[in-house]
Amino acid sequence: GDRLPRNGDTVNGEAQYRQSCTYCHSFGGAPIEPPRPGPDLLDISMGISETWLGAWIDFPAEMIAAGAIPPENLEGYPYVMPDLLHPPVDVWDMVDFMVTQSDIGQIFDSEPVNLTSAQFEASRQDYFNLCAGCHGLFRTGATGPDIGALRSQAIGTDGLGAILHYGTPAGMGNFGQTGIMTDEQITNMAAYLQLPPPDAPPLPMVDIQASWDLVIPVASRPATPEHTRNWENYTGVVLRDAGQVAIIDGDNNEEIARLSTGFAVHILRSSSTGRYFYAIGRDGLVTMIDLWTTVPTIVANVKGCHDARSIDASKFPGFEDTYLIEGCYWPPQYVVYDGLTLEPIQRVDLPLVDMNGDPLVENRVASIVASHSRPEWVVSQKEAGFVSIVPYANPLDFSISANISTAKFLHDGGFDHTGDYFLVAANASNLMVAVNLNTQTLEALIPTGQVPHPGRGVNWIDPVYGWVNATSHIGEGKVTVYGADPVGNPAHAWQIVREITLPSSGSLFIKSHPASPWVLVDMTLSATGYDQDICAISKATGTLDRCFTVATNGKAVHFEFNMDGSEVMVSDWDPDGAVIVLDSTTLAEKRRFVNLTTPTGKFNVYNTAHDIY
Ligand code: DHE
Repeated sequence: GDRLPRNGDTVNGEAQYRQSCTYCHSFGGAPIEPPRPGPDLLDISMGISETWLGAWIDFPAEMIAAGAIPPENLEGYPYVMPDLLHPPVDVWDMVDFMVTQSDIGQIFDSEPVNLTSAQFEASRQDYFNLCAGCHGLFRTGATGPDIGALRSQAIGTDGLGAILHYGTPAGMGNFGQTGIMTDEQITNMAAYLQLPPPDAPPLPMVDIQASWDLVIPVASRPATPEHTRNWENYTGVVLRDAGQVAIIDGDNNEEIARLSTGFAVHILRSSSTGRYFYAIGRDGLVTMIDLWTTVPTIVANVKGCHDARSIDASKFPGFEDTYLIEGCYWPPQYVVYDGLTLEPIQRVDLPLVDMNGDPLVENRVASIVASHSRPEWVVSQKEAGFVSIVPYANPLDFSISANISTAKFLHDGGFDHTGDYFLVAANASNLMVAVNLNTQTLEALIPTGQVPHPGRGVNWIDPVYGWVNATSHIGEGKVTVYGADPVGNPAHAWQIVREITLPSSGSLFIKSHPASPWVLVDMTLSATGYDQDICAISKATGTLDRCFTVATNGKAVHFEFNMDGSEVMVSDWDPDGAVIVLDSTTLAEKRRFVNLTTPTGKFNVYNTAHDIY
C-alpha cells in the first residue's frame, strides 16, 4: 500500500490508544496474571512498518485473509484482534502515537477518578444492572472472569475503560460502542471496579411475605376459559427494557395483551397445565398471569430475591399448578410458593461452600427444570458447582435432598429427549454437564468450545448417531453435538459426534422442534457483523445448511416454535424491535410483530409446559 505520512496527531492518538487498546495490550511494564489477550506493544515499531500497523488496526480480517500474519503466529491468542471501526484518521493518529512512544518507553496507566457518593451509588446500580449477571455481585467471576478490586487494579483504569467501551469477541458486551453506557458511566465504572464491592442486603421471609400481593383470589378466577381462543398456542414475549410481557395468540396472529411485569423481565415459565405464565424479573419480582381470562390478567405478585433469573412450576402428575420455585442470584437462597396464589411457603438458604469444600461469598441459582417423572425440581447452583435435587412432595419441607458435584460455573440447561438427564453448561469450565436424574449422579462432563451457552438446549435424531443434544457457544463460532442416547447408542453417549463451524462466535441460543427439519442458532453477541443473522443446521445431514439475516433494527436473538412446530419466532432485539415469524420448514418469513420494545425471550405455552426443545 501507499506509505502513510508521519504526521499524525499524537495527542488524539494517545487518547484513542488508551480508550481502545489498553485492555488487550500493555506498553512496557510488568505483565499481569492472567495475562492480557494481546502482546506487549513497547517494541511495536521494530520489524513492521507504520503502513502495516495502520492496515492491521483498520482491517484485521482482510490482513489475515491476505496472509499478513502466518497462522502459527496467531496461535496462543484467545481471539483475533477485532476491527474497532475507528475512522482512518484516528487509526493513523494511533499509529503515530505508538511509534513515537516506542522511542520514549512505557505508558503508565491513568489514575481512576474519585467518585462522589452519588456517583458511587450510580455505578453500584450500573454494576447490578449490567455486570453482576456475568461477573457476580461480589465480582468473583462466573460466566465472565473475576473482576474483583485486585484484578481490576491490575487491568488498570484505561484497560477497564477500553473493555467497557468495546467489549471482546469472547463475549463481553461493547457497552460504550452501542450506547448502553455513556463515557461518564464508563469512567466512573473503571474507578468503581477498583474499589472493594459494597455489601448486599438479605431478604428474609418476613419481607417476602410483605411483598406478596394476591391481586385476584382463586375463587374469583374463571373455572373454565372465558374465551374460545387456543390459549395453549399463546406465546409470551419478554419486552425486556419496557418491563413488560406481550402475549401473542399464535392461531390468530394477534397480540392480545401487554402486561407490566417488573424490571428487566428475564424469562417466563408455564404452569404444568399451561394456564398460568410465571414471569421472573431481574429484580426478583414474580408475576403470575392467568391465560383463561378474556384478556390475560395478572393475578398475583411476590418478590423473593433482590436479583433473580430463574423460576419453574411443579410438573409431576398430581402436583399440577401446586407449587412454584424462584431461584435467586442474590441473596443466596430459593423460595417456594403456592402455585395458585404465590403465597410464600418456605425460604431455603444455599450452601456457601462449593463442591471442593471452598468457602463462597455468593452462590447463585442458575437454571431450574421441573421433572416430569418425579415430584422434584433440579436446580443448578452456579458458584458451588452443584446440581441439586429439591423434592416438593412433603408440604412441610422443600429443602435440598441431594447436591451432585459437577463443574463450575453452572448456567443454562435443559432435559435430554427422555427427561432422564439434565444437561447444563458449566460455561467457565467449557463443559456441558450431564446429570443422571434416575441415579442422581454425575453421568459425564463433555468438553465443548469456549463458553457453551445452550439456553435449554436442543434434542434431535442425527442420521448417524441417533439421539443427540448440542450447545452453541458465546466465545467460539461452533456448535458442539454429542450423543445423548445411552440406551440405544451407548458407544456415542455423551461423546462429541460433530463440531459444526459457524461464521461467528457470540451465540446465545440453539433450538428446534420435532416438527422442524432444522436446528437453529443465533449469533447475538457477534463482534464480527453476524449479530443480525441466524444459522440453520440440517437434522437430515448434521451439517450447516445456511446462515441468513433476519433482524433489521437490532440483534437476532432466541427462538421459539408455535404449538405444532410449523412456525418459529426470532426476536429482533432493539428499542424499535420485532418478533419475526418464519415457516419452520422453508425458513421463509411469514409475518412480523412490530412496535415491540427490546423483545428477547419467547415462550409458547404448550412447548414450555411440556419442555419441547
Ligand atoms: Fe439469560 C435463561 C442468566 C443475560 C435471555 N439466563 C437464563 C438462565 C439463566 C440466565 C441462569 C436459565 C434460567 C432457567 O432455565 O431457569 N442471563 C443470565 C445471566 O446471568 C446473564 C448472562 C447476564 C445477566 O445479567 O442477566 C444473562 N439472558 C441474558 C441476556 O442478555 C438475554 C439475551 C436478554 C435479557 O433478558 O437480558 C437473556 N436468558 C435469556 C432467555 C433465557 C435465559 C431468553 C431463556 C431461554 C429459554 O429458551 O428457556
